[in-house]
Amino acid sequence: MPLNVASTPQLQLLIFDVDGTLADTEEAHRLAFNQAFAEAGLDWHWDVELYRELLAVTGGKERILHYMRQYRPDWRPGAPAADFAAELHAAKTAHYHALVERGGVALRPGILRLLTAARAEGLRLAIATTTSLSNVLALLTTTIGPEAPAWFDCIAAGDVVGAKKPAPDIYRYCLEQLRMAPEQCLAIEDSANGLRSAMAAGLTTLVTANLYTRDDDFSGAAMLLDHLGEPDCPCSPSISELAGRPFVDVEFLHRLHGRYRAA
Ligand code: XBP
Ligand code: MG
Repeated sequence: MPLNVASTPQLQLLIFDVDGTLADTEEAHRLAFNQAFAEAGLDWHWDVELYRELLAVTGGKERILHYMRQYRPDWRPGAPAADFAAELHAAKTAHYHALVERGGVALRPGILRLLTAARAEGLRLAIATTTSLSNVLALLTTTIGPEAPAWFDCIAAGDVVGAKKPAPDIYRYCLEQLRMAPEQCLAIEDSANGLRSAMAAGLTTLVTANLYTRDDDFSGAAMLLDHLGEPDCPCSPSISELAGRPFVDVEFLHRLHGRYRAA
């Protein structure tokens, strides 16, 4: 495939989503929500099918409030709804930390390889996520090690912006913090909400979908894959034609970025 990269700004920064992208965290989130509900004496239970629907609303507090309005319209909390949701969400976060710290969540294929290679090859790293900073730190330190958070020049997380994905705010915040233009960056996302957020901030976006998001609408993505791949675990569909290898590496990201920006 001919590439016209001559007039394209050089790719300098990779911005990673967390939930569903760095790791398949949503099952741990779902279990943690259910543990918090049971602990609070609620007869609420989010099964996989319901949780897939609820993921349309990003952010745990926002998801609880949405569930209360849409699925329990006659139920009244003993406190203002936002306060009740915040308290329930704090309990959920504690359960989520415990699950992650017990080793209940692993990085997705290719993530550690790509993070390591990107650092070695001079690309900067950042995170733009809906979940909280404490959840990100728990995940990075448990799956990689205590040094991992410092690999990222910016960890933009949770309530640092008012409007969560699909609004572009979290990506814009990250770009502002690092004084980077969107043309210099590439986002890696797993969901339609994440893709819309990144694209609205002007970013070239590679999507690695997962079981919860594979039926999402990924129109506009620079490329859609099932994961980043490993030498012994090829990603699908095949990228060998563009990459020369069956997995995403830094050279491939430079090519993808150049092709997308030149189009
Ligand atoms: C992921 C989310 C998160 C998690 C829960 O969105 O929506 O809300 O499900 O996280 P994205 P919290 O990957 O697009 O950032 O409960 O900590 O909010
Ligand atoms: Mg995600």
